[in-house]
Amino acid sequence: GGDGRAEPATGAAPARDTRAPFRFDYERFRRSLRHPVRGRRPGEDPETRARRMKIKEMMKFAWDNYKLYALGKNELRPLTKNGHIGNMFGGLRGATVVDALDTLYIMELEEEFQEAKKWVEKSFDLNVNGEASLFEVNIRYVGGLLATYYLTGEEVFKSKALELGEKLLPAFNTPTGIPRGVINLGRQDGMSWSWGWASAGSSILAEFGTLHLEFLHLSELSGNPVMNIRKVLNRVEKPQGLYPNFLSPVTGNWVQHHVSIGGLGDSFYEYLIKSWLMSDKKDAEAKKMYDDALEAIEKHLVKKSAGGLTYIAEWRGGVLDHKMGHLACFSGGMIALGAEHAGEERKRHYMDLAAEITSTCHESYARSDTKLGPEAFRFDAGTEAMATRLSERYYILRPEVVESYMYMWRLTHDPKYRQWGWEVVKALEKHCRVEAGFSGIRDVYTTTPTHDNMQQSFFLAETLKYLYLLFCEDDVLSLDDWVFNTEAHPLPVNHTNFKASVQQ
Ligand code: DMJ
Repeated sequence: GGDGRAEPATGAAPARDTRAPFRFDYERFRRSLRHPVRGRRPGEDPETRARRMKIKEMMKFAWDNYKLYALGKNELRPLTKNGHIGNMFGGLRGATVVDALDTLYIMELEEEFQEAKKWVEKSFDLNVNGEASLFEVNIRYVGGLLATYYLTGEEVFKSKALELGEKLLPAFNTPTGIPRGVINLGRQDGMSWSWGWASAGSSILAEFGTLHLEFLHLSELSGNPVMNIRKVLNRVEKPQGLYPNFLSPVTGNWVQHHVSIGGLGDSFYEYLIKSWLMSDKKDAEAKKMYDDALEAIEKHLVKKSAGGLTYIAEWRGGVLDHKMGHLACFSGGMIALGAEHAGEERKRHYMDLAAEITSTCHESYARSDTKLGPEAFRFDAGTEAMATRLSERYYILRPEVVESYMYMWRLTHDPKYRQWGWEVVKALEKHCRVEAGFSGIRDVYTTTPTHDNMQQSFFLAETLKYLYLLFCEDDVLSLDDWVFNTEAHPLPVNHTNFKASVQQ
């Protein structure tokens, strides 16, 4: 770009668009969908239906308790029966409401959906102050609002998404266009730097690499140009083809050589393949970057344990750490999703790899006393798929393993994935359900675990949604029509070319 930036982002879009107003043609968009959003409900066996209904009941229970004890706070604390605010969302409230909206809608919990909608209309305040994580606000709030707009056509969700999206733009005002990790929602200049703990003012791969899906939709709905920060990444040299987790938003160079498909790296890879899918397979640059990255990951990080379990290790400046985080377990689903679109031979290879990783993640659950998996598990000194450190034994209602079960089920219809999902439902009921909601546990290797007193918003957005979809027919939120953001909020595939559905 001519403004001195290193080929920025098509620039931070103007705070207010001065051109002719656009109108997104919602009806036209709905007609372009290949399946009704909540499916056609053909005849199915009673057991599948009963299981789905059980999961719906769990969602109602999680929502009702949040509503009763914590409405307007970010999360429910189910043991002490109060709300939690935390410091991730910079003054924004109602994270659980916004994260739960589309799940309530898809499950046909109509009354509860109306309660959530009413809160968004009447109480969701965007005029707030405080430091927020750009990534968290984007995936949970922007993603949740966009998905609910596309599912329902209700304007309130669109206007809140656009208003919030605009508040995030100052984060992109850096020399490279790579955004900062933290943004102060209350300040016009958005003057804040990244999280203190992220290596010396650097931005995190999984954070700045997990904006594209949502920002494309914000752009399409508003008519404002999209930022393209991918160019910087495509150009910078990658050690062995791998993407390290930390990058300087000032110089555009890597700050550390730690590579992980788990925390800090994870959803960057996910958003490459999903950008391609969301573009109706037109964004060839994203596909190529995904293919190359996966090849490098396979070459350098994918290993097989002595006991025959395939896992993805982490990489620290060339040295492997034989550890897999729970977060990394989303990759079974991602690799399967990408495999669907590879050539015949590659497809078989990647489907096998996806199945093996998903099975390893299942082992991390099966080998625990609670049948829930630890935060991280290791493959060293005779250990296979178990946590070795006390600090890695907890389970906080995370979705990644059931997310992979859902994709593997949709793409293979192997009944074991439904069985594995049902095991998770039973374990959640037994160990995480308490009197007033669901709680994470501190140690998956004891049948009398201590609860952490937190019902994470992603439990409603993701864990319960993916479990529910596992027991639905494939046309409910069909993969032909929707791409799930990293918080499981469905965003539509661009079948018709969004631009054409925008009228001046
Ligand atoms: C969620 O916010 C998202 O899935 C994110 O990609 C990773 N962390 C949590 C769930 O574990």
